[in-house]
Amino acid sequence: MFYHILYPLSAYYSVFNVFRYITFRSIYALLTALILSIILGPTFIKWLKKLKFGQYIQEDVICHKQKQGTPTMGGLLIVFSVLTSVLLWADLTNKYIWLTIFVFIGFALIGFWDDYLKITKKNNKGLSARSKFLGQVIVSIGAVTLLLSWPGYNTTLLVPFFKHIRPDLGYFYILFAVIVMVGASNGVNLTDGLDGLAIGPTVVCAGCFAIFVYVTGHVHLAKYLQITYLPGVGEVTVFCAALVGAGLGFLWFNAYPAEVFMGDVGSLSLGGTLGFIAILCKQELVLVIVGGLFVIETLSVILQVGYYKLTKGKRIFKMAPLHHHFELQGVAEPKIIVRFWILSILLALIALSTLKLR
Ligand code: 57M
Repeated sequence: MFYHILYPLSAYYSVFNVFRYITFRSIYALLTALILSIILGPTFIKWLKKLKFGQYIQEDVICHKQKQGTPTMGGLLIVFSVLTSVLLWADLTNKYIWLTIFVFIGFALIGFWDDYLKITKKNNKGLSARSKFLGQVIVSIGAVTLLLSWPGYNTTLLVPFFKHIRPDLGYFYILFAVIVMVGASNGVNLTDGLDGLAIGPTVVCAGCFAIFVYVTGHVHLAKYLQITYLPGVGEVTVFCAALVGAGLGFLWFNAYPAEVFMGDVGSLSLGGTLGFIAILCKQELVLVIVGGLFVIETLSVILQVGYYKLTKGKRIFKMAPLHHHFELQGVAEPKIIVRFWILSILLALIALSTLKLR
């Protein structure tokens, strides 16, 4: 909105020229989302408590009973802050911004419905795994097929570190892209089991992809770095920056000991959108590095379940996902969280290095 109202004024006052720049608008999108979520946080948490949107904690080996009743669905605060900030700072004629908003809202609605059922039924039974999966697949197929009909997009895959290897996946690309989006969405969801554990790495990923989308949409930088140049994609930097801001604002309240959890409305929307942004800037495989922490958590579940079934009851980890394994080893919750954050920063730096190592 500011772009449309204030930039035209540059014809009279050159100072308004600054609203043209993606970098300037991204910084303020980050700050707007951050300040909005921090200011609205306390009222929002009170409101969730009033509605009795508290987390049901199941009795099990992991002792989280002290967290019983912590308000959940804090993801709504993230969604609201991101959308408000993007509507204020982005170029609203940009189609990539709208498609990203579509994915974000689409996944958020699935998560919202799941959370709502869990809370209102009080037995923690939300949407069935099948309905959730179906919803995620429908949103992903819709977004990817539309994207593939736009100029500059095709079914080839860029391979990090190897600039000449670009396999064409043909129709399989759609399947692949859906796996990326649904996988990312579920990866963030599985990771969301300790205070701040999912939102920290999400902020790091969004920051990293802010750089990727910016260079992808910048004609000179894309050429210099030998990556695909996609005009218009750079505007999505504003969205990524808003995600970073809203994520940090949410972390303010979700940091140990958490005053609120994000719920599926947060985890599914954040993961699905990160997956989509990776597809948007043709860095699908780099997502495996940037979001390596989510991949490790998901792999720990796959290995655990597979091994458990194969051996009829034996386990590789004390408990999956991996963070529960460390909890059961007696490592303090804040220590696990901060160590996982450090790992995610390390992975993001390795991912960024793929821009130069090719
Ligand atoms: C989400 N949800 C948290 C909160 C959050 C296949 C299996 C591995 C699935 C997995 C599972 O259900 N994962 C989905 C996990 C829950 O958090 C809520 O859910 C939202 C995210 N969807 O926003 O609303 C609990 O996590 C804790 N939490 C925090 N701080 C936060 O900021 O402390 C969440 C956010 C909250 C709170 O306690 O209630 C969850 O863990 O339930 N299942 C599991 O993760 C279970 N693992 C398991 O069964 N492992 C077996 C299998 C693989 C064979 C094994 O290893 O033997 C664990 N879940 C729980 N306890 N609750 C087992 C231990």
